Amino acid sequence: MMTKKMEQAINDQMQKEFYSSYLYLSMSAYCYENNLKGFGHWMKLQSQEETSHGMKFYEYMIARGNRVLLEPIEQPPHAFKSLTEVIQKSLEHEKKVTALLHRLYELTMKEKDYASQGILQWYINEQVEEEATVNEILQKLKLISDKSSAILYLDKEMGKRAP
Ligand code: OFO
Repeated sequence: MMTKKMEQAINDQMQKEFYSSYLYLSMSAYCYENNLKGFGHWMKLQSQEETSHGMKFYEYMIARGNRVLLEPIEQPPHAFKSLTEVIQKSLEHEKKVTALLHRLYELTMKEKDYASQGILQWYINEQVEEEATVNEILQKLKLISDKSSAILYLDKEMGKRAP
């Protein structure tokens, strides 16, 4: 069993993961509304991945004999100015999540919670990959600027993401 402090902190992070899922689903809807089916698909899968991150914490809390306390999830943004803004916001969000996970890892050191260090290392590694992927998409979008044929090509590529 983990300490109450750790329990609260993991419940908070679980909420962030489910919020991430909600955020990506909102971004997905924006893409579909704007006829960017590939990006819509990519964002939808990203949303599912974030749900699985939330569930990983859920299962972990149960395995440790701790209390799962589901917190309210606020409404994500839904009005975006452009596709580039969507991706930019996604990168900003991932950076925030990374910082939160680092803080959580610091807490495991204070609380001497070695088991939680193991699982958090997984999340931290995952963030490196996620930030790199989103950043790559953003750089491509900046490169092609608003050339619609290139955006359509990229949209097709995004549509190839497998679950
Ligand atoms: Fe965006 O990845 Fe969860 O933690």
